[in-house]
Amino acid sequence: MTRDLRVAALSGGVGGARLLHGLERCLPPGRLTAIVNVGDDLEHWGLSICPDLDTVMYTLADLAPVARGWGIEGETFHALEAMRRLGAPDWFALGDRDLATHLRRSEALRRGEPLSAVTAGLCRALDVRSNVLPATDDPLRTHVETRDGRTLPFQEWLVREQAPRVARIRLEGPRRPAPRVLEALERADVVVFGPSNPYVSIDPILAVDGVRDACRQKPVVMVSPIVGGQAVKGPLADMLQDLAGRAPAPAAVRDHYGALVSHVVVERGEAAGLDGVRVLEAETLMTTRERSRVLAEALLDHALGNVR
Ligand code: FO1
Repeated sequence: MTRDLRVAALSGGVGGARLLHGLERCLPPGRLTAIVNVGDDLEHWGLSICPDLDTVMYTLADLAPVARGWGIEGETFHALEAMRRLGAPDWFALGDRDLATHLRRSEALRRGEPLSAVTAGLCRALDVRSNVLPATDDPLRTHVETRDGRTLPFQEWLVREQAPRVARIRLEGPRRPAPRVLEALERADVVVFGPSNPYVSIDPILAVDGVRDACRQKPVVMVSPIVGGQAVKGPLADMLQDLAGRAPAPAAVRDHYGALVSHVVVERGEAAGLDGVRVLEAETLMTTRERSRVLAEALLDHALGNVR
């Protein structure tokens, strides 16, 4: 069933993108705006890579591989192999078709086009019907200070070094909102925080000027990125321990956001410690597109106070 609503959803990579895919199927065309983390972005092989924007774009275009979640289904890696042979760094696996996106984006950015305009063009070309916005056009970047005393740009920390234990997350760079970001939040009936990492996916969006204040005016529904005491994907379980001294649980993530979150969606039986918010227990693992849609529908009903 489609609902006559406007939804703004803050998203990192795979988990957030899958929820966006479900939300898109519950709303009339154009009513969903994804506001996407750019803290993960990097320069690699002289190209501008935006992993979370691309994951969202490919997922909404039905191009993302269902199991891995990032990159393009059926991808080949001939360019990576050739680059390796030429002595280029090979720790970040850029696929052949994915490269076309980075080439187009990098060329447009070099011409002076802002990232938001480049992203809109790429989404148009791939027939994405929702609005996909980078949180900012500025080079706002996440750096990770590790417990063993290193400071690493996000992807070097996550992919090259395999996520060593964390002492602190640092955001660096200017943080002006991209065009239409604040407007999308102001016009939204519901704001959604995807099941993304709060420290390195959602926080870099909330750190953009005006975003946190705009969210405060709305019902905010968070989908827990923790299921069964584990992060659905990525290093969040260790980060909750390292940065908050908390065991991985939905309540630890909600406490990180504090009063900003009014509604929470958790896996069935995992509502412990979630006081002072409206909680929906549901099946939250989005292993198929249909599961994403069912979850999105339940989430919207929950946010609107509809009894199910
Ligand atoms: N993740 C990996 O674990 N290894 C990779 O080599 C890798 C390459 C990559 C290329 C393009 C892209 O859009 C994403 C890629 N990712 C890779 C995923 C990415 O590092 C993270 O999952 C996200 O940045 C976190 O949201």
